[in-house]
Amino acid sequence: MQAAIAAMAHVLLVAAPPSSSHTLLATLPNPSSVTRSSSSSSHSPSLHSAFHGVSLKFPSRLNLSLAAVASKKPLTVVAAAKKAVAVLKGTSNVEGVVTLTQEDGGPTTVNVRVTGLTPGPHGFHLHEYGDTTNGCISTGAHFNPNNMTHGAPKDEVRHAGDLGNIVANANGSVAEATIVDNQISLDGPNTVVGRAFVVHELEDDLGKGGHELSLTTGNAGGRLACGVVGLTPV
Ligand SMILES: *[C@@H]1O[C@H](CO)[C@@H](O)[C@H](O)[C@H]1NC(C)=O
Ligand SMILES: *[C@@H]1O[C@H](CO)[C@@H](O)[C@H](O)[C@H]1NC(C)=O
Ligand SMILES: *[C@@H]1O[C@H](CO)[C@@H](O)[C@H](O)[C@H]1NC(C)=O
Ligand SMILES: [Cu+2]
Ligand SMILES: [Zn+2]
Repeated sequence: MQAAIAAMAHVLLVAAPPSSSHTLLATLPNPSSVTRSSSSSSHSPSLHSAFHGVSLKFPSRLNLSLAAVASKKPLTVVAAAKKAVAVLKGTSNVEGVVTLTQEDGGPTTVNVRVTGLTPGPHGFHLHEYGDTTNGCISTGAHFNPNNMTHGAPKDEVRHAGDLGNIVANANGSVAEATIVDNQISLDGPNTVVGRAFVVHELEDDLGKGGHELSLTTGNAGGRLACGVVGLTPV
């Protein structure tokens, strides 16, 4: 909770420049609806009251607006949105871009576009390290902060980094996917920022293939391309 308050306080500070305040003001409801909504906010009482106190100290419209952003849930989402990107490269002509967006406390949306793959499914994971000094192999194993075995994205038991497969179309040129995931986060102790996405040669069997590698890698074969996740402007 303390970490969450600190993180949101940081958002308040970075939201202060005039360029971003225009966007925030444009999405604000009128003050009475702010008041009504904040009293029914699902935030815990301590978090809620902390930001309510802040709002009372600021008479100007901008200050009030920023305080409202912090105390009303849908607008907190706007203020705390984070965005990240990974550019995937390898030794072949496989390449791609992964874009991640997350609103405060919510799931992360992962948009993937990879070209140069053979037609069909290819394992797609977040690996532990953002290290490509020795190519994609130095990104380590699947990101696994909870010490689980490999699984499907919808499984309870899975690596946090297990995002299943992306599927290249019949002419083999493009694989596109939008994945919404609860274990991939752009914030907090298990942030994916600084780790790496990897796209594989073969289909990920999602832990169910019965191969000796099924429960560690999904037996997805070689690493065709990878890219380190970094923050980008929202
Ligand atoms: C917030 O309000 C205080 C007090 O009125 C004022 O000094 C300060 O400049 C305001 N901050 C912004 C970002 O407008
Ligand atoms: C992770 O789980 C395995 C068994 O699934 C266990 O042997 C190992 O000790 C665990 N490691 C940690 C750090 O908990
Ligand atoms: C790929 O195939 C689809 C239909 O099979 C076609 O509509 C599309 O234009 C093709 N794209 C390329 C780049 O060849
Ligand atoms: Cu992988
Ligand atoms: Zn895995």
